[in-house]
Amino acid sequence: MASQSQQQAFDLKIDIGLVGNSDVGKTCLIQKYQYQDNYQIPLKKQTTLGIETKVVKLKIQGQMVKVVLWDPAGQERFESMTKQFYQNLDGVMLVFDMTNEKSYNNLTKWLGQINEIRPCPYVITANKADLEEQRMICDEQVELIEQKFNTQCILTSAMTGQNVEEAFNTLINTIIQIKLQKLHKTGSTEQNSPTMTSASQKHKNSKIVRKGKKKESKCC
Ligand SMILES: Nc1nc2c(ncn2[C@@H]2O[C@H](COP(=O)(O)OP(=O)(O)OP(=O)(O)O)[C@@H](O)[C@H]2O)c(=O)[nH]1
Ligand SMILES: [Mg+2]
Repeated sequence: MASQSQQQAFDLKIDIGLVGNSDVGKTCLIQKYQYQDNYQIPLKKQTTLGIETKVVKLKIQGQMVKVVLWDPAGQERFESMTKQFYQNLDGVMLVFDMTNEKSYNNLTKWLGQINEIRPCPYVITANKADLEEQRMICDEQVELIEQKFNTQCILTSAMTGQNVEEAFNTLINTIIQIKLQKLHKTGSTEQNSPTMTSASQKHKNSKIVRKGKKKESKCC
């Protein structure tokens, strides 16, 4: 458990959940974001059982930020357990797999579940963009989802690292913006009435600096 002095080293803590069907690449995306070039996708799939967390430490707009990345199992048999973690989230990354139509069709279901429990900012990522030949979701379907959810769909690959940093940073910046606004208004970072909003790409270029050596950003 972190000591009091360790906890006080952060100005802000944010909780982000990755949500989507099993096998879409949630765990791989988190690990790619965490370890960057030091990470390679494992040869054998490691199904998440229940919920796991990882921590990344960042400096954003002069604030020391602890980002807790929640990685729930996508398998339906864990659904009642994984739903419970929604209530503490500050933001969600909805993930589908470009080679799997069912994972695309289920986006509405996942967003509906979150909206019911904890409406909060979100981004949509279309993962496995490297598997161009096996792609099942065409550009029109991507556009459709963008219109439906009123957001940009970010094409990512945990395999090559394509847009992984951008997707996380877009969401993180949106959440930080909301928290800081709240902080300036009330002196509290607590969100009493969170709303379901898509994370805007306009925050994408805010400077985010990673703290500590990459290996040290491992789960505490
Ligand atoms: N080619 C390719 N394969 C990927 C990518 N991301 C993940 N995979 C593969 O997809 C499989 C599933 O990845 P996971 O990250 O375990 O998926 P998950 O969404 O966490 O699955 P659950 O834990 O069951 O919910 C693994 O075999 C990965 O190697 C990607 O961007 N490109
Ligand atoms: Mg997983």
